[in-house]
Formats: sequence, structure tokens, C-alpha cells
Amino acid sequence: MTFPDKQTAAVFHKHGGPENVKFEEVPVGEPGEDQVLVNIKYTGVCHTDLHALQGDWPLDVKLPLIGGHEGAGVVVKVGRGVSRLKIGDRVGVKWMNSSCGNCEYCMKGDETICPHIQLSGYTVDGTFQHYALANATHATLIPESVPLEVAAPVMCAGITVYRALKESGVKPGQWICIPGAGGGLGHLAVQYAKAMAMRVVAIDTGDDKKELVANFHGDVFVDFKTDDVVEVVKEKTGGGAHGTLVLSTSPKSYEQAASFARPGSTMVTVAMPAGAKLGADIFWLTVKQLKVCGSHVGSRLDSVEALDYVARGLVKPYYKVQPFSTLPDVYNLMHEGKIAGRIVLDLSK
Ligand code: 8ID
Repeated sequence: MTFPDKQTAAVFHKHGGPENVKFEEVPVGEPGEDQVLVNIKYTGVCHTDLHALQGDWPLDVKLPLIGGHEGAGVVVKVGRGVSRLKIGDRVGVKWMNSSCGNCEYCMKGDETICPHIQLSGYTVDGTFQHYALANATHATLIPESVPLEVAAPVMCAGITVYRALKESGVKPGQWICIPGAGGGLGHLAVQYAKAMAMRVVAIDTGDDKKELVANFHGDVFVDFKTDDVVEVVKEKTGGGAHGTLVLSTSPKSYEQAASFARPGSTMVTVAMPAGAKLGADIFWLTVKQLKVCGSHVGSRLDSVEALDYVARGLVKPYYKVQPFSTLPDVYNLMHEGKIAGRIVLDLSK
């Protein structure tokens, strides 16, 4: 398979706003041991990419950086020692680019907390380029029946919420509450939750997000701008949600989640608003016996399972496809909270 030596990538050299993203000519990488070179066809834009650009998390970002970690494409070259993948395979390139495989966490299948983890579009260059390097063990094979543009948002948003829903411990028929339900992660969480027979209270704002949630059969929509969130959630769920997935980028959602939680329930922290602290009242946390559980993306098996829901038609990412060159505009819209579902970039445009 032929490919060029050079390509265009969206690079930032310093943290800040979308004006810092430059489209530059960069060399196409050479796959090392256990790596593959993937011709990225589509990539989603996740709020994490905006955090990386702004540099607002307490974890160093590689600079200069090519962001992006919701890539879907085709393997064009395999490095030494790769037997699992071959040229022509359709694969996803994810946030978890690689883990060491040998630490105590990797050994027991908790690869998402491997201390040597490498993150696409954060500690290593990601998918906002035509040719990205991926670890052959971690790249996810995409089923033939799932188009690459559909698979792209699943590669972070889908996997993350699928795993987080399992962590919530919510059972069929019980209430899961989803602040941020109209966003990239949120709209998929509503669908995975419904596919798992949970009842969904979706929290977000505006008619487009309300409609999106209704399309996916969310049971209740609470508008955080016009409703009394805590009271409405308690009332609709008959005493509080059995579990909460915080997917909203507002720290306020964490305070509210602790207040509307049903006694004995689990709050899963997924969104990471810059500088946010858990402002929950320790008294209520204790006497309601609440559990707080962090959830970081998903394992390789979670990735396969999350894609399988899509292949079986149980989950349908809602996205708008835009040219690669519009990435800075996407960041602006995301900052303003104006994206319902996901925006997927077409690298050929
Ligand atoms: O592994 C992980 N833990 C992981 C994986 C992927 C993404 C964590 N994340 C993090 C991102 O870094 C980000 O902090 O999850 C968060 C959400 O990512 P996203 O879904 O990509 O963001 P989005 O599409 O912008 O959606 C955020 C939604 O929150 C709503 C917005 O309207 C938007 O729809 N929202 C806001 I802002 N304030 C809200 C509030 N007070 C709110 N929804 C409910 N209540």
C-alpha cells in the first residue's frame, strides 16, 4: 500500500484557544515494534481534546501536539513483531494508545490505570492527522458492518460510557441519571443505558438536546437552565437515581449529583471539569452510604463490546460530518456547549 512521506496535521505548539491550532506539514510516522500506521479516515472531536488544547488538567501534555483520539481508519503499514493486525484492517485509534502490559494493573486487566499508559492526542500524537501511529495490541478492530464514520465517536465516547454504566451497578428497571446527556458522551450513554433496560433521567439544556434525548427514548429530560434539577430528579425517580454518570463539563453537576443520589447509590465520575473538586457534603455522603467511583475510558474488551452494541443496531451515534479544516470552529462550538451529539471530521476534506 502506498502512502506519502508528508501529510497535513492539526498541531498546537502552546496551550490556549482554537487560534493556536495550525494546519502544518509534518512527516508521516514510521511504525515501531508492536505499532501500526493507520490512515485515519474519520475522527470525532471530544471535549478532552479541548481540555488538552487549553492545558487545564494537572497532567502534562506533549508539546507540540497533534490532538485527537476518536480515530477510525485503515492499517497501511505494520511494524516489527505485529501479528495481530495486517495491512487493510479497519481499526479504531483510541485515547488509550498503549499500556505496559506488565504492571500489577495490566496483569489483572485494569489496563486503564496502568501507570505507564500512553494517551493518543495527549502524551503521544493523535488522530488529527492523516496517518497516525497506534499500538497494535490496543487498536480496536472495527466490524465490517460498522461504517468508519459511525465507529469514530464510539472509540472514546461510546467505550467510556459503556464502561461507566457497568461501574454504576444500576440494574434493569432502575434509574440512571445522566447530567450532560445531550453531548458527545451523553447521547451515547442514554442509548447504552436504554439497551441495558435502565430508566434514564437526562439532564442538559435546550430544545435540540431535549429532542435528541427523546429520539433515543430517554424517559425524563431535565433542563438545567430552567428546572430545579435536584427536586425534579428526586420527584421523577421516587427518591433519587440508583446511579449517576456525570458527563457534564460543569462542576455544579457534581454537587447536584450528590444531592439527588438515592441512598446506597453510586456516582460515577467521568467528566473532568478543569479544577473541579468534589463539593459533596460528607454528612450526607456517609449517612446515605453513597459510593463515588472514577471511570477512565474502557479496556480492550469494553471497546469490542461497545462496538458490538452498534453493530447490532442497539446504539446509533448521532453526529454531523465536517471537513478536517473546521476543527477550530468545532472547538468554539464545544466551548459554548452548542454541539448536540458529536462532530466527526472527514480527513479527506
Ligand atoms: O474516560 C473518561 N473519564 C472520559 C472520556 C471521555 C471524555 C472523560 N471525558 C470527559 C471530557 O474530558 C469532558 O470533561 O467527559 C466530559 C464530557 O465530554 P463530551 O461529552 O465530549 O463533552 P460535550 O460534548 O461538550 O458535552 C458536555 C455536555 O454537558 C452539558 C452541555 O450542554 C453538553 O451537552 N452541560 C453543561 I456545559 N453544564 C451542564 C449542567 N449543569 C450540562 N449538563 C447538565 N447540567
